[in-house]
Amino acid sequence: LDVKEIMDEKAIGRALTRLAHEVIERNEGVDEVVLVGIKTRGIYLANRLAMRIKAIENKEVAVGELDITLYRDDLKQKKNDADQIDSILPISIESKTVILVDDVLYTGRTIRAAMDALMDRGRPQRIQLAVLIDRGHRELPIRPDYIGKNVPTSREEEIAVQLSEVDGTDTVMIQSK
Ligand code: 3GP
Ligand code: 5GP
Ligand code: MG
Repeated sequence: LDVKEIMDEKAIGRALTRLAHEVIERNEGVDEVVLVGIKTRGIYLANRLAMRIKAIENKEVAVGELDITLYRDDLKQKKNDADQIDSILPISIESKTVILVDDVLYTGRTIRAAMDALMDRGRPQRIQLAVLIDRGHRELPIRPDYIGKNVPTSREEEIAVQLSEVDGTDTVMIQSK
């Protein structure tokens, strides 16, 4: 098994700081912005972005959560109802700019499911997508608005994202399966 580190703690921190600036710049502030993290690591990334935005703009940005696991259309025990995606949305997303945050973007199916679930819960003004890693291989017409790092991969490779909140350390590695 071949494992190579592609981002260390410093690189992840710098990427998130840049993404925070990009979010603020693109949206001319954050007054209408809500961050929604996807399942485990996307939630921690969304929280980190909110902390950085607070440090830069002195504004609190609401952070919500979506758990898409049971929605994925490649799961055996799938649920195909966006109602059944677990969500914690702290405030209404009506007319907001909702920024979905995930660790790795691959086929785009998770993000499609996330958008479905959001639309069931209100009518955002717009939805944007922020990911730490874009590993390519899209199977749907979905592209991220904010990218920590583009990592061309083969389908046989896997990106391992470790964040201190869950894994005790900050690192991104690429490994051959
Ligand atoms: P995450 O919840 O932090 O995103 O899907 C559960 C975990 O398995 C994910 O953690 C993700 O990091 C990891 N994972 C690694 N490769 C894959 C993959 O190809 N598909 C999915 N769904 N998850 C993967
Ligand atoms: P997609 O739905 O775009 O195929 O996959 C995105 C979701 O699957 C992300 O939430 C991510 O957690 C997971 N995923 C897909 N490929 C990888 C990968 O190589 N590494 C990690 N860590 N997660 C992956
Ligand atoms: Mg993820």
